[in-house]
Amino acid sequence: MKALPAIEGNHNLKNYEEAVQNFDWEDVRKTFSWHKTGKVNLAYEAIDYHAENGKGEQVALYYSDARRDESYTFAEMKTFSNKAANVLKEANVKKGDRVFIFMPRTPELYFTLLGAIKIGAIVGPLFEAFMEGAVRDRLEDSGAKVLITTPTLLERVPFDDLPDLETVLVADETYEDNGPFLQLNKRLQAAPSDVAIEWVDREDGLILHYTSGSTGKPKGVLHVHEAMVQHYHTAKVVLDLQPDDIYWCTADPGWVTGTSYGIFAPWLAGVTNVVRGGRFSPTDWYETIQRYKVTVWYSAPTAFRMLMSAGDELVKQYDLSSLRHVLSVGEPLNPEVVRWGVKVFDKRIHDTWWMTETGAQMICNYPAMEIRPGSMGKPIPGVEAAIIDDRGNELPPNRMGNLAIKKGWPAMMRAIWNNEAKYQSYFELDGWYVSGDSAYMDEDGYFWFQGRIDDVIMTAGERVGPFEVESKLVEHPAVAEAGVIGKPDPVRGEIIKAFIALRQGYEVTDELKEEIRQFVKTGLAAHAAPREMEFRKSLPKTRSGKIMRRVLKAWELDLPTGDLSTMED
Ligand code: 6R9
Repeated sequence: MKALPAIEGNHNLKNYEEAVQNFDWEDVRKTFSWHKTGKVNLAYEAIDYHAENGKGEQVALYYSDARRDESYTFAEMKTFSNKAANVLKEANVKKGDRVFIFMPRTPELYFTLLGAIKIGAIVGPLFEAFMEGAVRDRLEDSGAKVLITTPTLLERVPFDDLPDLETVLVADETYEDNGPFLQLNKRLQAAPSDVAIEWVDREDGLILHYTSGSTGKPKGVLHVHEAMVQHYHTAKVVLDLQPDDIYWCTADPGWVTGTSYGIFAPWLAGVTNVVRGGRFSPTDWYETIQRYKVTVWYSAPTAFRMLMSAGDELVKQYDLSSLRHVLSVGEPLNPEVVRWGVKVFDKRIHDTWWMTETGAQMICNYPAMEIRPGSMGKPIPGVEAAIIDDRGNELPPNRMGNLAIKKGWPAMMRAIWNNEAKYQSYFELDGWYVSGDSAYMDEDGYFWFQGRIDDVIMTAGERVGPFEVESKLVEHPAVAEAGVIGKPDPVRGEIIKAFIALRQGYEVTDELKEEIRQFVKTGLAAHAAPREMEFRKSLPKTRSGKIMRRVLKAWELDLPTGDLSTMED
């Protein structure tokens, strides 16, 4: 697909090359009042600062789901997060204690998360879909002292097995206190609306996000308050947030995007933030954009693909003309999806690359930059990325290797909770953080994702990135989703096997299989065409929408599937 030229307009980042040249993180740090005091609190900078500096009456949060429809100004967010802080103090929460939040998106999630941060606690958001084992692992490992949840989810909390867990706050207006299980709502109402902020050091703990790898238990990635420097910087240069924007990030706070970009970045930038509760539904989503006149929209390829399969006719029933800037994260953004975005929204979807471990956006497409569909873009000013070999040598353009980042950016994780050895393993190549992704960089400095290191397929001597094959497959009109793995083969090393979910209205036939194979053969490369195909109703995905190739591989090879706690139900 052809490159798409830069978008004209008054963007925060006007000239990428120039910004990179002149960049200094110290200048960003000076934005915050803590530059003078040395002490900091992210929740103060995100909420109270704006409430006290002319934005008290501006809406900070628009919240809606099937039952609730509410909005809160920055002044109200300050009050309610103060109240939540006081409720947590009553529950004996002290600086550094872990407060976990296991509930669906509701305003109370945002109040308590900010309230916990205000008193110096480390917050741990958990996906509402976690089952008991996943909840136990995370609460046990983190030693959480307080948990905030709902009556339904409480059934999955093995309280008696968790010696560190002292108090459970239950968000439900009719819940009756029962020993350590206390109703949250009435306490929020009764709590004082002022609280003394706990001023912490930049390096003090902020948030723990558990992510699962291919082996072992999920690991707790710890971020600190200093991360706000990068949240703020990327809110400006990548999200391109302007004071009047209405911003919507569709991610749940159980995933790092839902906190870094669903909470911290927009509010640090003092922008109105939209939260839509409930499950994904194309009509609800389009309605949300239309109703709030969303201007900046951050979502994920899976969601875009699901919107795509809901059809273009549906889009036409809504007025989405408020949209100015659309972004994506979480998995490769297929050129096909970019093309669709241009067609139906008249917007190019801007891909961004980062990870739970990096804490904030790292490699991105900017409005004022030419987009090369399929590429993740270029490193943000202040971040140095490279492709390196397994010994840490930088590779020249167009060579596939490890995507690595020069150590030391503000939002970098500071620990793997209880696992120093695991933390150190990220930095085994001197001076580099090795991401575990493989990629290449073209002559012009654009980065192109190829796969997770262990996903790269070697077939008959050819290296094949599964993403390229998957991207091609989903361009076929019959294919809704595709996951591609290397299947061991005595002759070719590996052959390419595709797991495919068909769109509605298509049936598996030999003709269709052959047609799909030819489609990849002619559209991509002969060696990239799947020799084997298996059709399923749907594919295993993480809740953030990534197709879990390792699960496909485990099915294929009859191996244990490993940790499935991040898998969608
Ligand atoms: C923020 C987030 C991280 C992994 C990462 C990579 C994949 C993320 C991507 C992408 C291709 C992009 N990933 N963004 N792959 N293009 N733009 O997603 O964090 O859940 O920790 O996942 O996601 O493989 O290593 P996390």
